[in-house]
Amino acid sequence: MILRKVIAVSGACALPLLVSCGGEAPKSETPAAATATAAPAAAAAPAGGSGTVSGKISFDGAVPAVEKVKLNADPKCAAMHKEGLERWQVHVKDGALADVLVYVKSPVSGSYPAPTEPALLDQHGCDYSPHMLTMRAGQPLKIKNSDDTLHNIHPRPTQNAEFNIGQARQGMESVREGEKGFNKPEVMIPVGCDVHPWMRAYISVFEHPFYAVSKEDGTFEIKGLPAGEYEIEAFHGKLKNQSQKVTVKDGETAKLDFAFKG
Ligand SMILES: [Cu+2]
Repeated sequence: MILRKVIAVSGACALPLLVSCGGEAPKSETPAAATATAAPAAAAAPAGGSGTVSGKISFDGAVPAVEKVKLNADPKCAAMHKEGLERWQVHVKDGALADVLVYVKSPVSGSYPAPTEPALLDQHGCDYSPHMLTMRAGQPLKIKNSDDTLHNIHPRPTQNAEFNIGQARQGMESVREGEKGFNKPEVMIPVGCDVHPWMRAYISVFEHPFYAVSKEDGTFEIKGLPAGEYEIEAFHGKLKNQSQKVTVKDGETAKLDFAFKG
């Protein structure tokens, strides 16, 4: 969860003129700071804005019981989860729905270069971390095996190139980039491990940095949007996706809630 947030935030922080990034506006009244930030100004047209969309995702309905998957197929995995690995169809707490991908579906003005820092998909405890990975098109993806057992990583995209690689030992890392990585926008690319059928993650790839994944309290926030009207989509792997229109104004927060039903 924290990792996803870090990725999302670092994506947003790549925006050249994002004043709200890190919570501090550039101090233009300070000559030194003004000089320092003015250097690249001759380059591209300003990208990003100061609008925010935030809200909460709720879930109404019967919540299926948490499954405890037995990992007997691999004794090393079974040893790490003696009671079984917890799996939920929907991740609900006090009516709030976590792990929902929320993103701006409409085109966004401006250009947003992808970060060179890789997004990270870790295999830890015979499970993926995070389950909902978000990244930018063209951003490198680092895949890491933190377990003392063999994993293979098999994403099944429709727009990007499919690959299937193994990581036999603990500490192995692979970086996928360029033609071998994720260069095109595509949401909810399923990733599985052919050795451990319970392992499942989704990778979502965006042209812009305007996306979020709902936290355990169901909240999400997308910052730095240029003013405009946008369609916002909320996507959950197991529930019907939803979209809503929202008007974003500079310096203001537009509230947008989504209600999913079981
Ligand atoms: Cu595996």
